[in-house]
Amino acid sequence: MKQVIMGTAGHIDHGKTQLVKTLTGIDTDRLKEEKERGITIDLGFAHLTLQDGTEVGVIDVPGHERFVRNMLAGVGGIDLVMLVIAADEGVMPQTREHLAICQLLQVKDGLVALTKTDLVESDWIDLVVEDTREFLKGTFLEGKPIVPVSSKTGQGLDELRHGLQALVADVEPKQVQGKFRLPIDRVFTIRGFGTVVTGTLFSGSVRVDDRVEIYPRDLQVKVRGLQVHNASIPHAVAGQRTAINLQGIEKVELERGDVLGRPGEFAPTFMLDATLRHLPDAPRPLRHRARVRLHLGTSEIMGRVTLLDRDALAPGEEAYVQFRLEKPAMALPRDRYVIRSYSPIQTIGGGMVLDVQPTKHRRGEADLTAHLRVLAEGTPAEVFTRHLYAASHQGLRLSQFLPRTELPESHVRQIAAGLQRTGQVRAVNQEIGWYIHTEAFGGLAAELQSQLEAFHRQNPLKPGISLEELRAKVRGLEERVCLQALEELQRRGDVVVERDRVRAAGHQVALDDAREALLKKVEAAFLAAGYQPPRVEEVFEKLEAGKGHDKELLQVLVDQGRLVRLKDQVVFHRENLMKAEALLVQFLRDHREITPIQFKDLVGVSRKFAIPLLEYFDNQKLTIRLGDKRVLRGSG
Ligand SMILES: Nc1nc2c(ncn2[C@@H]2O[C@H](COP(=O)(O)OP(=O)(O)O)[C@@H](O)[C@H]2O)c(=O)[nH]1
Ligand SMILES: [Mg+2]
Repeated sequence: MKQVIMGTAGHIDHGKTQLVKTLTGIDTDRLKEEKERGITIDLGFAHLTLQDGTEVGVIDVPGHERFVRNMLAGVGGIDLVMLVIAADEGVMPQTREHLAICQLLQVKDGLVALTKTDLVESDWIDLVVEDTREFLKGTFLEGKPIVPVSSKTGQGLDELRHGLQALVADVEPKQVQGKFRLPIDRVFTIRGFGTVVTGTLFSGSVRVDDRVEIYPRDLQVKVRGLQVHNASIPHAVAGQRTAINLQGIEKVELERGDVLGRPGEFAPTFMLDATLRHLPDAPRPLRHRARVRLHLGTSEIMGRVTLLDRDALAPGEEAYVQFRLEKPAMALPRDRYVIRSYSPIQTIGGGMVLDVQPTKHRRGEADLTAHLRVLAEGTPAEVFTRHLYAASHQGLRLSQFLPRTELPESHVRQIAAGLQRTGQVRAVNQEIGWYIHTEAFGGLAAELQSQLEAFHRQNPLKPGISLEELRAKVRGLEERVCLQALEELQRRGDVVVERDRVRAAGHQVALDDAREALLKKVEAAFLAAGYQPPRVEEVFEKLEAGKGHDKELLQVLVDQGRLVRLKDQVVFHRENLMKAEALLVQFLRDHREITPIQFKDLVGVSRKFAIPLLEYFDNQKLTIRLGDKRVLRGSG
C-alpha cells in the first residue's frame, strides 16, 4: 500500500484548516488557544481516504508569519503540497514564503486550492486563476491544477479530490530499505501509556520492541507501541505518519527537533557542508559568517554561515557553504534545509546537505570547490571515492563512513567492491571494511621511498631504518597501511624489508678505502683479543681514528656479521664466539649440563664475560637455563 503525506501551505485565514476539515472531517485546530483565537498555531494532523483506498496523511500548517517555524517542522517529509489561496485576497506574503519554502525543500508535486469562491463573482475567479498561474511560473507548481473550491457550498470539492487522486498516483515510493529515521514533530503524554512522539517516518522502518536512540541526546529507549492513522500496528515504514509510544523516558527529556534512529547509526555534528541558494527576493546580500536559523527536519538550530569562496552572497545566487552550529544537528547528505535570518525573521534561502562530518574548512582551501562539487553532483560511487581521496593515506573505515552517508551498509560495500575491481580503491582490511584510495596508496609508497632514500643519504653507514622510525616520518600513518605500502614496494623490487628493518634495494653501506682499512684493523683487534674482548672505545682510541663515527663503524661490522654484540659494551668476534660454542656443545653432549663456573673454566673466560656469553647462547635458543645450570635445548 502506498504511503502518501500531503501538507497544506498558504497565507493565514485563506481557509486551509477549514478545507482539511471539509475533506477529512477532522478539525486539526486542537489547542485551546487555537479554538479561542480561530487561528492555527501549531501543526495539525488528519487523514483522508481516497476513492481507490489510498490513505493520505494530512499535515495542516499555520499560515501566520509568526508561526512559520512550526510550518517548517511539518513540511520536511511531505510528498505533496496543497497550496491554499483565498479567491477574495489572492497571493499574499505567506503564500509566497510557503511556496518558496516548498521549493527549497524540493517538495515534488502539488496543486492549488482556490478557496472561498462563494465570496466572489465567477469572472473574478477567472482573473485570480490567471494571476495564480503567473505566480507559479518557474516553480514546481507551474502547470499544476488550480482548483476553485468553497468549503461553505461544497463547490469544487469533487474536482479537488480527483486532482489529489491523480497526484497520489505519481508519488514515488519511499526508501523502506534505508536507515530508520523519524524527525520528531510532537511529544505528548497519554495517561496509561506514557510518552508518545509523532513524526513522518523519513526512511527505513521500525518495529515494536526495537531499541532506538534519541539524537542528538545520546539516550536509548524501547518502542513500546506504534500507531498509524490511529490504528495500532507492529511495523511502520517510510512515508507513514507514525506515533511511537516510547518506554523509559519522560516527556520533558525530549522535544520537537530530536530524531529517532537506530543506536550508533548517526553522528551528531556541529558542522555541515552544504549548497546554499539565496532567495531572489531576499532583502539584502548574505554576509560571510552571518548568524542564521537553520531548519533541518523538524529542528531549528542557530549557527553561522561560512561562505567558502566569497564575502557575500547576493540574492538569487548559489554557493557552497559550511555551517558552524551552536547546538549539534542530526543530518545526512542530500537532506534539504531552509535558513531564516536571525532578525528580522524571514526565510532567506536553503539548500542541500553535502557532508555531515566535514573538516573545518579554511576559505580558499585548494581543491575545496572541486571536492564539494563531487559531493553535490556525483554518483554515490563518486562521492565515496572522493571521501576516500580526502582521507588520504589514513583511508576510511566503514564504521567512520556509515554515519556520513545516507546509504545503507550493504550498498556501500557493493560500491567498494566495484571500485576494488576497477582498481580505484584498495582494501586495507576487507573484513572491517577499511579502504584506501589507490592514488593515496601510491602517493604513500612514493613518500616512504623518498623518506628511505633521504635516510640513506644522511646515514650512509647504516644498513637501514627501523620500521617504526620510517613510519613515524609520515604523519598519521597507521601500521597496517605502512606495512602494506612496504610490501608493495618490496614486490616491485624497490625496497628490502628484513625483520623490522627497511632499506632501499640498491643501498649498500658506502665505505671508502680509509674506512675499509680502519674496519679491518678494528676487526683484527677483536679477533686477537679472543675471549677477553676490549671495550669499543679502547679499540678506536688505540687506532686513533674514526672519531665521531665509532658507533656507526662498529655497527657496520655487526651488520656484516663479523662482530656480534652481546650487550651494549660486550662485543665478540664471531669466530671466537663460534669456538666457544663448539666447546660448550661438546661439553653438554658429554655431561648433559653445565654451571657458569664449569663454563668459565672450560672456555677460559673471565666471570665478567661468562654470564653474557651463556645468556647469548640462551637467546640463540642453543641452551636452556634450568636453575643455575644450562642444558642443550631439545635434549630433554
Ligand atoms: N465563505 C467562506 N469562508 C471560509 C471558507 N473557508 C474558510 N472560511 C472561513 O475563513 C476563516 C479562516 O479559515 P481557516 O480555515 O481557519 O483559515 P487558515 O488560517 O488558512 O487555516 C474562517 O472563519 C472560515 O470559516 C470558504 O470556502 N468560504
Ligand atoms: Mg489554519
